[in-house]
Amino acid sequence: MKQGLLLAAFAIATGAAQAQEVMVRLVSAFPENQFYVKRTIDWIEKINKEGKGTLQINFIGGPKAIPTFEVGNAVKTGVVDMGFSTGAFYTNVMPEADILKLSETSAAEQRKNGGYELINRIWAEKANMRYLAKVVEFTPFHLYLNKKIDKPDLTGLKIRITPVYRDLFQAMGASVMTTAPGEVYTARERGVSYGYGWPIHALFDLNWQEKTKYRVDPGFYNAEVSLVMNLDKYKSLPAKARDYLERQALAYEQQNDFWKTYNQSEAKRQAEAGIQTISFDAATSKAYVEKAKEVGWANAIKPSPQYGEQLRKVLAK
Ligand code: 173
Repeated sequence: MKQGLLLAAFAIATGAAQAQEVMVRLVSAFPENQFYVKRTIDWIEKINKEGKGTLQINFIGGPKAIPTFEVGNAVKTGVVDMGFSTGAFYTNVMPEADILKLSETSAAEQRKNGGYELINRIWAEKANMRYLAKVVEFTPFHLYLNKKIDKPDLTGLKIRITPVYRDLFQAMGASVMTTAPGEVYTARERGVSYGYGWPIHALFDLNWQEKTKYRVDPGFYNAEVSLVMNLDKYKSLPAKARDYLERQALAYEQQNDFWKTYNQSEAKRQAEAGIQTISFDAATSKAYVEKAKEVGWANAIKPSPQYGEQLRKVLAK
């Protein structure tokens, strides 16, 4: 009898412990073969190993599971719990999503200067999301081309974009076409586009070096890729699971210095693959970068005057 009671008590205790373990479903807006995603899958494996009984992440997949530009809405509405994405992919949820590319302060600085709280206030209000951590930064975007240009003028050229590059490339005279990363290769194979915007890194992940002749230097902006979570799911987590997830997300963010060296090696790798650089004289280069910044902020503030200005205070230097 006594033993039976003990067993029953044990069963209840373990049942309760199991009930405390939370399962979180995550999708990636970037293709699964991209290095970003592999790095995130490594992070998930670590979470799952160390988080038994607390929190487990179930990686659902990349854009084949949920298309790139739908991931934001899926997180907002709770179709999935977590997304691995850049803000440019969910401007359909809120225009502010693309502003973080204008960050001159680092994620670490934004955790200290009120930026992280502000981002979370906006993301909660407008996208029903918790912004957990930024895991790609210190990474400029570039214009890649198949045709040589001698000044920053894209008149008559068709360029692949996302919202990151739209306003700048249009201001340079380009005609633009938005495609998810997974579709760029095919578009270029069909000769649809003369060039595209993309970060300094991760070009080889998708085999674009085969279709790329030039990179325009310097780069501009600062790529932002992050882990976001449905706010209701986030709030529903037991305190232990939430603390654990936040700690792990922060630890992932704190590895961002990695991108500085990685980006140098990626630039070298591009040169070795025969991608030539196009650069302008100092004054033209300076004007190009300044124009990117000016056009970026103007178009950030236009749809969201209040939050745009507030974000500028914590993002700009
Ligand atoms: O070019 C893109 O697809 C894009 O917007 C982006 C943003 C951040 C990192 C990588 C790509």
